[in-house]
Amino acid sequence: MKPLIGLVGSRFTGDRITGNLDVLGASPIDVYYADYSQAVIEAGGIPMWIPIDVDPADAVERLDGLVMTGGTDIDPARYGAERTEHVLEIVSARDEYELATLEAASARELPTLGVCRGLQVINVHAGGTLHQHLPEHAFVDGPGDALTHDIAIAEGSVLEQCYGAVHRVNSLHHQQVADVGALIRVTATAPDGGVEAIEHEELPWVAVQWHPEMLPTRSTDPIFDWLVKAATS
Ligand SMILES: [Mn+2]
Repeated sequence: MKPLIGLVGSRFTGDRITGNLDVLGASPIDVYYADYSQAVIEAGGIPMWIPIDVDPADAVERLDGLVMTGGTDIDPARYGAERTEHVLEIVSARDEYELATLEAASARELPTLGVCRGLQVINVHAGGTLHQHLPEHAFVDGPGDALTHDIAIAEGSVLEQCYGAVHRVNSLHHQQVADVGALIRVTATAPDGGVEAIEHEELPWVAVQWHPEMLPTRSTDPIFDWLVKAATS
């Protein structure tokens, strides 16, 4: 049987869809980028959207794996910091639901892949903090699949099994891990020392700061194979 991989995302209202009917402007819509679900399918899993209103413990109980997807910034209050002017739109309901989903996933030791914001949420869930604005990493004016910097990968990590010692990645993030959370190991860094990947010391959780789902190599990217294999065993 193919494993069921849960995907988290965000909630907006219908007026955010260009061309939508005015009468639907106040209706809630739940969204995620299909790059993630397509990557899960290509790796042999079945992606399952986790509605934002579901009790995460109920959802996680039925899942075999989880993708914590990318998105806007986490409320700095979640890691005990004042919000600076550079923080993007905050979606409190998403913060709440993702942290609760991780709590449930932790209890079940659910294999979990974090991407970009997903990495940041995992670090915050573990008690870590974030840098709120690092514009030099946010290559958001060019194509999303532009490979902009190398990462150096730690020995003995899942990431090393996936990519070897060095990998070249895209970089669309303007935030990054500052203080590393409890039981979190940094497994890749950028040339400037910035955290580009983390793994949990005790749980099958791997998270990357770049976007493998946006690259043309997506269908053969070993990180999605890792997730689906871990979710299958
Ligand atoms: Mn980067």
